[in-house]
Amino acid sequence: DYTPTREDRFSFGLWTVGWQGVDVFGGAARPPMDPAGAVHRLSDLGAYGITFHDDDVIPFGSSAAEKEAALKPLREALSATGLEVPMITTNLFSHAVFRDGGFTNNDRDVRRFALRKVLDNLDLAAELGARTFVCWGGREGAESGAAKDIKAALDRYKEAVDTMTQYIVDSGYDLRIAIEPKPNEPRGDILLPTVGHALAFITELDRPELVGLNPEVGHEEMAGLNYAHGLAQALWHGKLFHIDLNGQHGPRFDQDLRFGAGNARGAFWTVDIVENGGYDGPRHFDFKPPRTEDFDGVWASAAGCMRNYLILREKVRAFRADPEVKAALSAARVDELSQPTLTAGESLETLRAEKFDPNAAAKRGMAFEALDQLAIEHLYGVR
Ligand code: XYL
Repeated sequence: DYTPTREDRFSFGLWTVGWQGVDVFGGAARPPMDPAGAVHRLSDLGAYGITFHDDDVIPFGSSAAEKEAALKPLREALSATGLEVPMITTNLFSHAVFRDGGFTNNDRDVRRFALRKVLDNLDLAAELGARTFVCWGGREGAESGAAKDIKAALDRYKEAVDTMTQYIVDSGYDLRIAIEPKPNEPRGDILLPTVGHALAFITELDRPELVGLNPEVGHEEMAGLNYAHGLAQALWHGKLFHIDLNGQHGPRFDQDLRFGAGNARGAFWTVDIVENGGYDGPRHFDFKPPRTEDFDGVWASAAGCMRNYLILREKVRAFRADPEVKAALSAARVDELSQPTLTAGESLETLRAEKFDPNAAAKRGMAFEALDQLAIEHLYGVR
């Protein structure tokens, strides 16, 4: 059966189940959700962790006393359920002060305010035992050309992340930053739009070892990219610090469907790389229960994320264990790709002297279709 347990390490953003359905064309479709109540409900459903933006729990502009009052019921719910807070993130996008971004706002006063908000939240992350601090720069970007000096904006982005990592080190916090790429929405064009852009940005930072990625299914697919490949490359760089699982149908608005809805084939390969590629972090869901749903629908949607993950995990395991798949993998010479192209110590003279018939090699089929058909049959449930 597909009942989630804490060992599965499923976590949810409070803003996911708590989304009131506000979109570009309509206001709230559901009442606000009490964060402590959400913690209890997610715990009952089988999650091990919850994550949140500061503003999801602490109303924007709270005094220190108001902040403590808002956190108290959350802390109680965490200790009553034993749920963890593996990740925290900062809302630098909802309040209109951030309409041109936080770290890269043209207005220096706003950038300084954004940094203060983030530093406070780093303290909270450390206090609650979070190990990952996500930075999604949703408003870091532009709609028009001349209004944003992109190179200067990247300087300021780097300055902000360098300031955060320096603060983490100086404070002795056991925290790493995970940048979450997204190509657009809410800005026309967002900075660090894809996994690749973010990976390149990280190499320019003062402490690249403390900064990695939080790739989201829908965000990469909005850019027309292959999410599982993005995860594989992030793993290859040692940069897959966290993941945001959800569902999307190709390049269009950010759908945030429950995981497993949307591109099902992509979800199969996502679970394959998450389970078999060396990722050991939480299986975190960042979805939005559609605004058609009442609270029963919200919890059905949340439960569906975990259930679909477990169904796909079982299918992936069956695929990997299937003797026909093993034979098809070797027919496709998949293992041969792990062999270095040059033999250790081999001279380039030997390489150059090698006899090879490209026309004969071009006639050897790669046998990829038979292999992929086995994968599709496992996914479709006929094997
Ligand atoms: C919205 C983003 C955010 C981040 C956290 O598209 O997914 O919810 O995950 O700020």
